[in-house]
Amino acid sequence: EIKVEDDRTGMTVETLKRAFADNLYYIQGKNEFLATPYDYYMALAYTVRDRLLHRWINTATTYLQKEVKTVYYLSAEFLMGRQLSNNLLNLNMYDRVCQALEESGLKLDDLIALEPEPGLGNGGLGRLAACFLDSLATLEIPAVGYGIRYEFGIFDQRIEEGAQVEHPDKWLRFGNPWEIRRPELTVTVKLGGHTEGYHDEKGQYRVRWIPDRKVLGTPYDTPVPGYHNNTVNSLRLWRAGASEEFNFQVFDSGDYSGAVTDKIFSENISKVLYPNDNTSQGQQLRLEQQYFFVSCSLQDIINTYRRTHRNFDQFHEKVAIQLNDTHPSIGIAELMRLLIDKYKLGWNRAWYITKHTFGYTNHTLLSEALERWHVRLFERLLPRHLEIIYEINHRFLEQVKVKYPGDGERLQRMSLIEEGGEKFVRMAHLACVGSHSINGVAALHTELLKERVLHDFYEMFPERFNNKTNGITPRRWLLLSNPQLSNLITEKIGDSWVTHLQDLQKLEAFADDPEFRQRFATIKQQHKQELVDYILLFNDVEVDPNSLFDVQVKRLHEYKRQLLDVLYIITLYNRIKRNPGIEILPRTFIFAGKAAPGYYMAKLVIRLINAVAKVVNNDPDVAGRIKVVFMEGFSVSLGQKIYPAANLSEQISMAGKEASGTGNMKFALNGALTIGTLDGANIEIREAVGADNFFLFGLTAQEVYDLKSRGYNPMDYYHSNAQLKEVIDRIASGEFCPEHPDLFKPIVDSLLYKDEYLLFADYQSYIDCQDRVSHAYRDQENWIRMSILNTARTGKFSSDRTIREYCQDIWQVEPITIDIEE
Ligand code: DL6
Repeated sequence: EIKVEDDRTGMTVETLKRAFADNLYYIQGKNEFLATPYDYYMALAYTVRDRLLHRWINTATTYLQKEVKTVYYLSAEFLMGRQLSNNLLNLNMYDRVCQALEESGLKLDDLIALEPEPGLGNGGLGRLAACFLDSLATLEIPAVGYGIRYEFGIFDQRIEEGAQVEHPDKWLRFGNPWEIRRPELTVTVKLGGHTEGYHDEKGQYRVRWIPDRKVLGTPYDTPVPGYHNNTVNSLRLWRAGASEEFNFQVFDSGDYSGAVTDKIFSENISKVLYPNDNTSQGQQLRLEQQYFFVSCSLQDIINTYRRTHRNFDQFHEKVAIQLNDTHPSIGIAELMRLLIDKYKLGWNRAWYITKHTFGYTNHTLLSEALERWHVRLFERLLPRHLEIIYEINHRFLEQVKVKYPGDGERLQRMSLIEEGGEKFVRMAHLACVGSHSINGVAALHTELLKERVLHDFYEMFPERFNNKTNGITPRRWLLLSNPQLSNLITEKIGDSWVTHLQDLQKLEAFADDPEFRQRFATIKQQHKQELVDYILLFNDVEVDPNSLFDVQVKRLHEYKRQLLDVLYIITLYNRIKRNPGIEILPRTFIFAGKAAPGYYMAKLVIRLINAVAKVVNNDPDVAGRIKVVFMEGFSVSLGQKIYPAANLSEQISMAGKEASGTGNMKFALNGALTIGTLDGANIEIREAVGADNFFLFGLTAQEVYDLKSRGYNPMDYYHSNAQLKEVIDRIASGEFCPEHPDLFKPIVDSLLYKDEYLLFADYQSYIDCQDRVSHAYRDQENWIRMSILNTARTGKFSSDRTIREYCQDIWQVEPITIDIEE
């Protein structure tokens, strides 16, 4: 029998070559004489997409036919990273495609590098959502990610004269081969206007919402394949557009430019990602974005459900909606509105369904990140939702009164509405009241939610609270970003670790094996060399590949204390200046991360890092022993280069502030040792890898709390610690920026007079700990051993584990295997 492979599904090298050439010709409209490298990338992307589609369609059909319970993950951010490489990996076609391209005279890595990264997120929260989608598909869980198709993602960061400059991220400029537009599923979203009461045909009093604006939401679907299985879930992102209905009204009145204005206003909603991490700015457009994607998604979920169900009795048995932070929490009021106003359910029934449908994940302990919206803004934009929120609040506070009679203060604290002056809607309270589950993202974080931030809610609904420690997908963060280490691991213990990361434990047996150690160390060294080349190319700085690579990459935020790291660098610099002949361990300090464009202090810290770099890197006394590098444009792709090359991972937030962190997990998995405080998931990482293989310093969350309660005076530390004083004085002297000596005064002042994040209090402990690191690094054999143990013991931090816990404890969903007839 002769078998001819289909050009769109076939997996042999021959078929792949044919399909690739075909797509180049018929989709890109080019041949090899005309094609640009980007055309080749597109042709390859379409070749891969074709191979996803068969599975994608089968997955969607199975879900519909079997009427499975589905998880809907609502998130304002999805930081997916590049798609091509990940899809090749999950579809198990990496090597074949590599060969097919080679035979066509092309290099796969070159094409992978051409893909613009979809930066639809700020940092940890968006990247977590992406890891979760990978795990959901790998675990064969029916799931859809819902979000916004921002036309401009997180800004492109460039460093000019040492300062961050933001450039727009035009990721869609040349088209996106991974998405499929679904105009037939467009929904309408109402905004503004007023409400009015009426009696329905049964004489029942009801409310209708008369909006003054309507916006259309059109979904764009991106396939999310599981690892080596047939499941392909969807990421469905909404794009806002003008509703024609309204345009025509304006057109008819002769106001042509008005009609265009309307179009622009509508399209603005999905135009740009707000570049703030862990802060809420309370702007109208942001609330519009949140409501827009939530309303689109809920309408879509209901439409899907109603294809196989006649009433809402089973809704919460078929639908689990997870709120990724409070950004989508307006969904609680929106589902109530849809059930009551549109589908005519009674309040109690609608509330029961809503509460059993939603779960809420909190991602922050920072008060400035807890979302509160002006009641006035709500009135203007979402008048019906405000009424519903008032009603939810009224009924909820009645319950509080019954449970805590006479406790007026508690009522005020717990109310969904913040009173006293300006009135605000507290979105975290809405999320707590309207969800059956409330979780934090690391053990300490959940405890602090229970004890402090959401204490009253914990007392009222203890059964709702649970912890789900974050995780990362081993596919992207080891298999894809560190293929050399992946191969070594697989050679020694088999490949089960890719989907069962705990199996990495088996590597412990090799920690004392000289051959394994040697190979493990060589791989680390190769990654360091690659990073050295990259740094030379982009930063024009020569760094020593044998120096200790000490890395802090994450968003710039005061609580994350990049500045503490800078204080250490200057401490070392002072030691050298005092005694240029001093024995010092060569170190390369590598920083990367974006600062919110309006975050003055964070941007000033970037300038300080670059200013210190300029002085230290060029001082002959230093003689190259210390180098400082700020790498611009931190992204998922850059992370994939950095994590495998790191020796030391800086996780030095003030205890009690970092909800979890996930970069800490990526470093440890790739064999970096952590220097860290007892904050977020650091605590669990230390427990897992062992205290001997982790560099701990600093105050605990409780000690921070106590110190602040007693009254903290940074000046005391400044005056009593000569080393610290010398560091601060050097910054204050203007030496790091002679042309503008006062540039860093705001940093100095904020440390001396406030030091909100207790850098001074933790300074000595950090310096001592860093000195222990230097000492430990000199014993390379032991360092490699510790490094191996970090990799071997981080299995717990797979997002597969996290997702299994969500499935069991919160969503009650089961996997379903997708069968494909070959
Ligand atoms: O849970 C993911 C990630 C945590 O690892 C970080 O510790 C936490 O800071 C981050 N939280 C946010 C919060 N809000 N916003 N916007 O990004 O979540």
